[in-house]
Amino acid sequence: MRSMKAVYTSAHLGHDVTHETYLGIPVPACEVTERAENIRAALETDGGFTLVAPTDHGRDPILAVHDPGLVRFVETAWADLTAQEVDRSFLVADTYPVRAMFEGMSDDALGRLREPVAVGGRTGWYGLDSSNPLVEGTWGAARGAVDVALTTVDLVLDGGEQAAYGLCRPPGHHAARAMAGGYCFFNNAAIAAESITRRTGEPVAILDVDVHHGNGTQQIFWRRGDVFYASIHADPAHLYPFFLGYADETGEGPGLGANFNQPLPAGTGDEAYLVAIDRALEAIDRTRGGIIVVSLGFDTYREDPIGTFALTTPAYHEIGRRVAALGRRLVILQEGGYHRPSLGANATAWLRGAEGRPLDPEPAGDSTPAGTRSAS
Ligand code: Q9C
Ligand code: ZN
Repeated sequence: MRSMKAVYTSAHLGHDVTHETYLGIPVPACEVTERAENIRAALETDGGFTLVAPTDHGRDPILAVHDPGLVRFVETAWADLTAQEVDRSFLVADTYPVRAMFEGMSDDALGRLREPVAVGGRTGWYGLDSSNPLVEGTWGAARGAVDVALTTVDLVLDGGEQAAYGLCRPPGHHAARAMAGGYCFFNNAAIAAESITRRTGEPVAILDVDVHHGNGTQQIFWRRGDVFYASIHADPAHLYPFFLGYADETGEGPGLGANFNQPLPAGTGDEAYLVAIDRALEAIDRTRGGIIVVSLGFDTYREDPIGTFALTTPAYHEIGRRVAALGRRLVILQEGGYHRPSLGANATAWLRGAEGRPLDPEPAGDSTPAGTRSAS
């Protein structure tokens, strides 16, 4: 049996988040350690995956994408919080540099805005939202997630793998060049894509199938023609990140036309979603380059507590199958997905589809032909 490599590290356990704030009050966190552990357990039980530990890729690939100030913030924020004797079990901001605060000011004056000293101000300066708790082990986990992504790239570029999966946690696609947010600190997929273009000299495509728009990935490559970004997500008029993700955001300068957003309504099910997948894949097929980075979210699942779509497990198998059918090599990186009981089944379904294996494990001794079950 073929065996897809899956990169995992227990470093994510340091990002041990128990609460986030939602509209100003603490609520149980969505983005928790159990998510990645459930997926890891399902990959192990499946038997068709080989778990691989990441190798240390250092800071340079992070700094190729992110502002050094953001990297410093994620590294030092917890120590700052402790030094300032603010007794909190997690750090979120309450004051943000919202654009209307600066209305009427010149670019010159805006250029003089500066990062505050107090940790509360720094957290707002580098943060999109207050649902993004930072804890003592966040830095180590976020570094680990980047190493997972870059090791997945190595498996595809150097290891001869047609497709490999990186179980990134924390996720990444909301993190912009100089901003964390949406449970994300470093943009694992953007760092992977940047590393691929630098190492191969070829364009790369990113397919983002998390239910939320990957505002960070879009921002990082907004003016880049060599990184094509295609995202299918819930209409931002009704779902986080609210302020970006509309269809008329198509990139600027050399990046004009290299950003393809497909916002879809709440309640979107398998059939409409697969139409959007085909559109995204047709667009990617028109770009040059041999590799697709997949930002893989399962918060499109019908039971997801914060998503608004209604996808089923067989649909993930079919999506994985169609993405792989394009014939490009795949660097598949985990983003969101918060319905913990289904994460393992949905991840194995997607990855089995991408590897050309049937949705369900074949029972021992059964000779049922492969691929007889699919969403369409
Ligand atoms: N009470 C990803 O899926 N807001 N991020 C949640 C829920 C932030 C999701 C509010 C959602 C971010 C990677
Ligand atoms: Zn999401």
